[in-house]
Amino acid sequence: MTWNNIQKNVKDGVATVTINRPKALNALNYDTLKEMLHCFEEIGASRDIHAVIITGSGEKAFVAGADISFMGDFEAIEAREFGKLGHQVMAVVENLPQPVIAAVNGFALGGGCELALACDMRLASENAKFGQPEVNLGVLPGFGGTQRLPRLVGKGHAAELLFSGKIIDAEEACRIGLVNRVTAPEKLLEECSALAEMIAVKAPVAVRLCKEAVNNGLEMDLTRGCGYEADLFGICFASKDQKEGMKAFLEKRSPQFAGK
Ligand code: DAK
Repeated sequence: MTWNNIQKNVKDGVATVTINRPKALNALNYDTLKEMLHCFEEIGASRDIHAVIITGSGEKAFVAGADISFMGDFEAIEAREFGKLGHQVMAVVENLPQPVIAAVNGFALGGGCELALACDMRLASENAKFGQPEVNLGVLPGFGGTQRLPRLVGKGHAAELLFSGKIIDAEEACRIGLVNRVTAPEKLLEECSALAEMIAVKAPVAVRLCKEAVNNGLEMDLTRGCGYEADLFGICFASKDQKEGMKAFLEKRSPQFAGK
């Protein structure tokens, strides 16, 4: 499949995926979502990629939303299909075995904010702006925003954003827990790469299981979640990485993880 709307670059075990429609502020149309689905499925199947960064092309936007010009004349059936595709993409991102960092370099509105929410971590540049402005357009968020936003920032902050359609800056997004931290625009990718590289050299099996424990555990009560964690902890002891990690510690050297 040829990608016209996204780019993927892999270096040192870190894949950077750039949504590349800067003239439309990287808005998500059908083709872009299809390409993203293909790209993320490919990344998910790779044993050599250990962390992922998602960002937007240009200096103005991460992703300014689903493509409004594309959606305006939808019939109900087409709208449902488009919504399903969007949900599929967000789920693939959320469930990638590798940790995913959103490098939010500008507007993250509507479907763009929802894409950032599907990532595990969000770093934002000082000029980033966040919001779910769908109520301005006569719709509600359709790519998981009503579900993931309250889970991340709590019901009160999510309700304010979802019901008012207001747009907040990076500083406020950080204050309410929507982003991990804020950096100067020119430092954003550097910071994201440093974090991704830090993750990429850790034991891959342990990192992948850790992500599963966090994501699946959030849907469980604490007792079940801790039981699930114990199961995954046990599985680590079937890996070569566990043997190598503990042996290397005792031998006072750096571990060489094989991801097995
Ligand atoms: N879609 C299409 N084009 C967009 C766009 C978008 N979301 N956002 C920006 N653009 C285009 C603009 O039309 C403009 O194109 P030209 O006129 O140059 O051809 C170009 O990008 C530059 O934008 P502006 O000229 O407007 O730039 P400004 O700096 O003045 O303003 C802005 C930037 C981000 C504040 C503004 O562009 C804006 O308000 N954009 C729309 C933001 C928005 O409302 N986003 C949420 C979209 S709704 C569903 C599933 C999902 C969804 C809905 C339904 N179903 C289940 C069916 C999700 C909905 C959304 O995400």
